[in-house]
Formats: sequence, structure tokens, C-alpha cells
Amino acid sequence: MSTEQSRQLTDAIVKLDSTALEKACRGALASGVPAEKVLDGMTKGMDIVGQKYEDREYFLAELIMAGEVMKEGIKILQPHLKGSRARGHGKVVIGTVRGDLHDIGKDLAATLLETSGFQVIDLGVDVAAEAFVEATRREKPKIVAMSALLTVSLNEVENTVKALKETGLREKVKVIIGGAAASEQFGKKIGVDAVAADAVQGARICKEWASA
Ligand code: B1M
Repeated sequence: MSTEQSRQLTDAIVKLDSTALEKACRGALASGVPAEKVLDGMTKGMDIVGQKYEDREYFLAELIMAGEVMKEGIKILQPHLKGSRARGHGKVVIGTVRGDLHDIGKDLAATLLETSGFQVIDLGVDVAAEAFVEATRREKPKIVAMSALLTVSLNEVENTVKALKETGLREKVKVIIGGAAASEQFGKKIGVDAVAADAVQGARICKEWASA
């Protein structure tokens, strides 16, 4: 992808301009840029929006709009993220943890897992530890994936891992976490099997587990 294409994608998100984003997305895809790369350009824009929010240049309304614009862009990318991939990798239970309403990254991770051949049980957002446990008991997935964007959500990730341990389910599943708040260091501390930097890496790790 050219620097100019990347800039257009990032700027469209930062300017909260869905028309410009649609144009930039379609233009990049038409010139042969892989959807995953287009996504990187858009995600950069979301990081800038987050920074502007911290700097009090943007407020909650802009965060909400950025989320909506990003979702419009993802809709355009979705058919291009779905290729004909291997099937039958088993189930993944995924959700954003309790108290956290961010769903864009979690939805992307779910889409990429689906296109990688997993059956995805998406519990949505604001998912309590007990709901992860219940779904794990019911669905018998190979993998439990959690998304956490708020620093305060990390307690909930830890609570969910504890709840899986207490109910004897932890050793039956691999646990992967992702989201802006999830660091390698935190992952090691609470004993998850992997921390995904992005949805593409998350799907790759899960595929490696499934084919091991
Ligand atoms: Co919120 N928000 N937000 N927000 N928001 C952040 C996270 C923040 C970092 C912004 C900032 O201040 N810089 C900050 C958190 C600070 C902190 O705790 N350290 C913040 C805040 C403070 C808040 C509120 C508290 C604001 C308020 O109300 N005053 C509030 C909290 C609501 C709640 O959850 N209870 C809030 C609300 C919102 C909106 C609803 C307005 C909106 C979300 C819309 C939606 O999701 N439908 C929103 C947005 C848009 C953001 C930012 C700007 C962008 C998030 C995003 O969608 N990024 C965000 C700043 C940022 O993250 N840079 C911010 C794009 C998305 C593709 O990335 O979700 O990280 P991400 O997913 C990535 C990877 O992390 C990974 O893959 C994806 C990319 O490939 N990944 C996984 C994620 N989950 C995975 C699971 C996996 C694998 C990979 O499993 C296999």
C-alpha cells in the first residue's frame, strides 16, 4: 500500500468522514491492497482519535462517531477478509469482558476466526466471568478469547481466568486475550496462553493451536 493510500485511510477516520473512508477503502482494494493492510491504515486512525480524546481535543461524541465510521469501513472490507479457508478447526468462545462495551476489535477477531475455519460463539460485550464459564461448559470450545480495551477491564480478564480454573475448565481450553489494554506482561502474570497484538495474529495463533 502506498503512503498516500495509508494516509487517506487514517485521515478519513480521524476526520470522522465515512464518505472519504469508503472512497479510500474501495480505492485501496481496487488497486490490490490486501484487506488486512487496509485495516491497519484505519486502525492507525482510531489510535489518533484515542489520543485526541486523551488530549481533550475530541470528546465522547467523536469517539462514538469514529466507532461508527470504522464499522462502515469494516463492512466494506468484510467480503475481502472472507476467503475460502480450511473448515473444521473447532469452536472458539469470544467476548468483551464485563464492564467493557468496545466491540470493534472483538468483532474483527471473530470475523477472522470464522474465515480461518472456526465456529465462533460470540457472547457480545460486557460479558461476565460466569457467562464465559457457562458458554465454555455448554459449547466445549477449544479456545476462549477475551477482548479488553479499558485498563479497568483487566480485573475482569483475571476474574474470568480464575473462574475457569475454579470450575476445572481452564486446562480444557486455550485462552487468548487481545485489545488495547492487554499486554504480554499482564498475560504472563495471569497465565493465559497467548496475547494477540491484532486480530490477524490472534487468528494465526488459534490456527496453530487447532492444527497442533
Ligand atoms: Co473508548 N476508550 N471509551 N470508546 N475507545 C479507548 C479504549 C481509550 C484507550 C481512548 C483513550 O483515552 N485513548 C480509553 C481507555 C483508557 C484506558 O482505560 N486505559 C477509552 C475510554 C476512556 C472510554 C470511555 C470510558 C469514555 C467515556 O465514557 N468517558 C467509554 C467506556 C465505555 C465502556 O466500555 N464501558 C468508551 C466508549 C467508547 C465508544 C463506545 C464511544 C467507542 C467504542 C465503539 C465500539 O466499540 N462500538 C470507543 C472508541 C472507538 C475508542 C477508541 C478510540 C478506539 C477503539 C477501537 O475500536 N479501535 C479507543 C482508543 C484506542 O484503542 N486506540 C478507546 C480499533 C480496533 C480495531 O482496535 O479494539 O484495539 P482494538 O482491536 C484490535 C486489537 O486490540 C486486537 O485486534 C484488533 C485489530 O486487529 N484485538 C483482539 C482486540 N480484541 C481481540 C481479541 C482477540 C484477538 C485480537 O481474540 C482472539
